[in-house]
Parts: sequence; C-alpha cells; structure tokens
Amino acid sequence: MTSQKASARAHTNIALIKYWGKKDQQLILPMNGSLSLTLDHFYTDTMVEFNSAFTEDTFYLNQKKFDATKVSPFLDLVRQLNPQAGYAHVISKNHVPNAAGLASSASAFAALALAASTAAGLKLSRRDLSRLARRGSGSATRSIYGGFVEWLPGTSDQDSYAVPIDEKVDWDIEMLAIIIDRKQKKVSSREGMQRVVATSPFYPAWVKSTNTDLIAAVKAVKQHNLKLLGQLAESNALRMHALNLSARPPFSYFEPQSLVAMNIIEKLRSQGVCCYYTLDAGPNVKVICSTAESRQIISALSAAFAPEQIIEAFPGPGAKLIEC
Ligand code: 2P0
Repeated sequence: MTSQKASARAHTNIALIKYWGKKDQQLILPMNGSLSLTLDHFYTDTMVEFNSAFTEDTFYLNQKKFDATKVSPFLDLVRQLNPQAGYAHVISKNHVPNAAGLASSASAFAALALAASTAAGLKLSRRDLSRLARRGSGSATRSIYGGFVEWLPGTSDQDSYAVPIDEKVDWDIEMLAIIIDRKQKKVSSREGMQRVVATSPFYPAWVKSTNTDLIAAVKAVKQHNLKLLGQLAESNALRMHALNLSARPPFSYFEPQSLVAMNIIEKLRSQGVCCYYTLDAGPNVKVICSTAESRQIISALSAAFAPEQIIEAFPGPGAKLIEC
C-alpha cells in the first residue's frame, strides 16, 4: 500500500474587476480578464491523501461528509497528470466567521489544487497550479497568489492563468465585508453568468468596457491610487449587476440591506471619505478603503449593522503548504 498526503491553505479573493461569463464552460475560460485582492481573513485548509488501499474518493467539509462528486472530477485532473495516484480522501475546513456567506469556491479549489497535486507527487509551478485551480472554479485561478492578482483570460487551457500584480501589498488598503445574508444564493454564479452571456443584450458592451476598466485598474494598483481603483471597482460591479437585471429571466443579488450599505458608503464619500463598494454573486457588500479611514467608516455603518456583521480584512498571502 502506498500513501501520500499533503495539506494546503488558500485564501479567498474579492474581484475588483469582475469575471462574469465564460467562453468555454468545460475549460472555464473567461470572456474577459479580471483583477482581485486576496484577503487574509477568509481561507480554506485542505488535506488530501492518495492511498492505493482506498476504494473510492471521500470528501469531508467542516467535519461533515459530502458527496465526493463535488471533488472527484477535479481529482481526476490530478490523476491525469499522475496516473499512479489512486483514490483520495479530502478533508477541508473553511475558516470563515460563522457561515458568513463568504465561503468561496476560490479558496476551496486553490487549496485543493495545491494539496492534491503535492500529494500526487507533482511539483507544479504557480502558473500551472493556477491553471489547475481554474478547472475547479474560475475565481480559484486568482487565489494561488496573494495581494493584487490579474487573471489573463487566454484562449486555451495553456494560456488562461493568473499573474501577481502586487503580491506584498505595502500601501494602505483594506476591505470591510458587510455580512447581510447567510442563506444559499438564489441563482448560483455558474448559472447566473451563463444566463447573462446567453440573454443580456448588453453583454458585448460589458466585455468591451471591462477590458478597458482592467487596464486602468492595473495601472491604479501600480500607482497605489486607492481613489481611482475604488471608482473603477464600484462602477465595474454595478455594471455586472446591471447585466443580471437585463437577463431573461432577470435576477438580482441585491437585498434591501445591500442598498442601505451602499447608501452609507455614498454618503460618506460625499463627505470626503475615500470609500467604494463592490458586490459579488450575493447581497454582501465589501468596502474598499484605507486603514486610516476605516474606523470612521465602521462607525457610520454601525448605525445600520451589528458589530458582528462588519468584518475587517487585509491583503492576504497566496496558497501555501501547511503541516498535515
Ligand atoms: C469574480 N465571481 O470575478 C466573480 C464576480 C462572482 C462575481 O467568480 O463557474 O465560483 O466556478 O467559474 O468562480 C464567482 O464565480 O464560478 C465569481 P465558476 P465562480 O470573482
């Protein structure tokens, strides 16, 4: 019997310029490039053991057994790279505050890519890890790296991967996550983005304008220009959500409390505070701001949200191996 184990930790990331649509469903090739910030606060730890004595894949998440079909197709990709690898046991733990509604497939598949490939005896480069993570979930492509990360869309499995833009962030930027809803999404990201590609008449304009936003946002990161980056991120997020409203049938991830948070941020801005919001495939609002002004922003948000609904997060590291 041969057994090989590895454990990895990967952090989640929040897109500032969004991925919202695929040109290849199977390979998970995005319609446009995207830019994200990896966060320290939310991460997944995953242990993978390949063992020739195992007779099936098994998968535990937060100490609960799940159907292995959630991980087996991904493990098959690793077994294609090393056909000697047999079945695997996968044990994952999501470190997100109390089902915060931020649990993300990004940290999950980035951690699984590193743990599974290492346990299978492969020593993949970070570029190849990013390509592998992409096959699990698009946003996982970016969680291989820390800090600011760009996903180059590419045209094939070979050239669609992430690159670090500013991995050790040494300027004053952070994110406040406002937890509004802990429930399961009404429309999954996968289904939502597919629907907008197929039915929104605005989709071609989204791709065109996002490509322009991305070039400007990468420049803003390199110049440490929080205001410009925030403006671009907020407007890009609103355009993504406008696509959802323009789909057939239409859908929206906004809840009344999302609008309350957005209004507070807009009001603070009109008072001269540098803060911008973004929303993903759910109602939670994330605020891009500086640590110098975060107390003032938290204080304004506290009028509408309980302390446990406001989580402060900072730029975080890329995926790494940890003790088994
Ligand atoms: C992003 N999101 O860029 C965008 C913005 C949500 C909104 O990537 O189908 O779980 O597994 O590739 O990556 C969430 O979608 O979707 C996402 P799949 P994924 O972060």
